[in-house]
Amino acid sequence: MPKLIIAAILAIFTINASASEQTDYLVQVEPEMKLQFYAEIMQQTNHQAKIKDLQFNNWLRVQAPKAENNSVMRTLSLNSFNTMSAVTYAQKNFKLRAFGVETKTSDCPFPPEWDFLCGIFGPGDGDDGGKDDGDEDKPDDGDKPAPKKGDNPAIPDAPTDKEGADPLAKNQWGMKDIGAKAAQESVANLGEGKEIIVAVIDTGVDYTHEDLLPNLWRNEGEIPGNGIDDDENGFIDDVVGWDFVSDDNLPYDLKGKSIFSGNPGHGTHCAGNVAAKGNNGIGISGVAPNAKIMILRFLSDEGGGTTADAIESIKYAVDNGAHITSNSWGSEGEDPDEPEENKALRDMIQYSQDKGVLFVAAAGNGHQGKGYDNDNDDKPAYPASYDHDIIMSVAAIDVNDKLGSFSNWGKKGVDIAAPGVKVYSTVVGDGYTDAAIPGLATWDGTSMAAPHVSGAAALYMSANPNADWKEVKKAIMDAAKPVSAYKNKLVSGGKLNLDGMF
Ligand SMILES: [Ca+2]
Ligand SMILES: [Ca+2]
Ligand SMILES: [Ca+2]
Repeated sequence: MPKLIIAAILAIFTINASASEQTDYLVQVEPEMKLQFYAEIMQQTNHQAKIKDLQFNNWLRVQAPKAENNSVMRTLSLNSFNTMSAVTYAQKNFKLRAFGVETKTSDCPFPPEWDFLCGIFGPGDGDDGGKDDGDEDKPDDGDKPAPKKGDNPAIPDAPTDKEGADPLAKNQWGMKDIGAKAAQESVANLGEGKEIIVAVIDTGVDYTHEDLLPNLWRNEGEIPGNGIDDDENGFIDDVVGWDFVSDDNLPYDLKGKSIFSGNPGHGTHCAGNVAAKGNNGIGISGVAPNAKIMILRFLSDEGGGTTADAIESIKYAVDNGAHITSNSWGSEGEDPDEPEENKALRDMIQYSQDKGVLFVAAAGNGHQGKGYDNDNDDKPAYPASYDHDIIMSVAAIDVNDKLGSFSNWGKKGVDIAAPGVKVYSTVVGDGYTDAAIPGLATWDGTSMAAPHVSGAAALYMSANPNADWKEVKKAIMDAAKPVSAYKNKLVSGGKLNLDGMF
């Protein structure tokens, strides 16, 4: 009997799953035929389609339920789009994912029959298809309630400046490795420097974190909490960035998930190494201790997101003053043939290049993929492998200059290596990496390496306010410290090294 019951329950779930299945496409249309396209799609889907104008090169996101038997509607497909005269290009809304995992210190400590417990407490598989879990109200760590969707921005003001050594900086082996301290001192001696904005495009950032709060980008043109888009950039009350997953102004990390889900807050971890406030007597320091962090959330708590939300995030960064975007995500592990056709993402990176916003990309973690090896020149990982010059793609190394076993590399397509194994950083809930708590141990990933390069670029730009992205990239590449093992694996043949840059 129990088996029958289980079978019945499974059957119900299967029916529900197919009933709620959605198609999700990105479609570029002739601008003067947009209305006609809307009408045709609504007619084909019996008005069930959801169409969102991405406000970029006439790209539209088209979502619709799959047609059921005997339905008057039809299921949308690439074929159906390609037969429409309004359509210039149609593609899937490809899924993208974060490139970091908890440093593996031991196997599951439970007996085999309890392995599933490790599934709960260990690192997530990062593949939830970019869906938001919709549960915005759960506390994130028991100390502080996560911000509620719909609240006025619950973002504290920047605290007044404090001074003093960062007590936890000693845990950041990577900062020592790249020579961050001396470089930061040289830059400080030059004077105030230019304020550089780095957009961390990720799972969001804990914007209440004590060591990130002083360095959050603030949208000066926006009056918070008045329900008005004061700066008319298309986003209401966007004070520190935007959440493209939930479509609101609270790009908080781990909005609906506990930190015990095995995720320290991927974006919060990345942000710490870019620009945790340096020399403020608190926590750690990013490579760029005074750069400003713009928070753009397009990956959900499990690390999955879609191309549509990614391109909206990049566009926001470019249009709202970011000098650099830090991108610890990509197409890793998806069908290697498909992402090449991700024209929408390529178009957006071209836009970033046209506007001169440096695009730092994690090279990807090959071992998580499906049949990938780690050579990006052979099996590209996108966007790191696109050939736009504006991209700096970054491999991950450990404290002994060894490439992380997971790290992708590529003589033609991966530019430089940076610390990305056992990386210490800020975590959600106003905390820091903590080896004793599952999910909060140090993290591995090209995700962790890329923020070091983003920070280095920001530091360089602050000291060289007139340098364009080409000069910044050249400065970083020229200063790379050669490591013989990388000679045939990386464009620069070396690792990030700030010594020669200032
Ligand atoms: Ca606004
Ligand atoms: Ca406002
Ligand atoms: Ca600090």
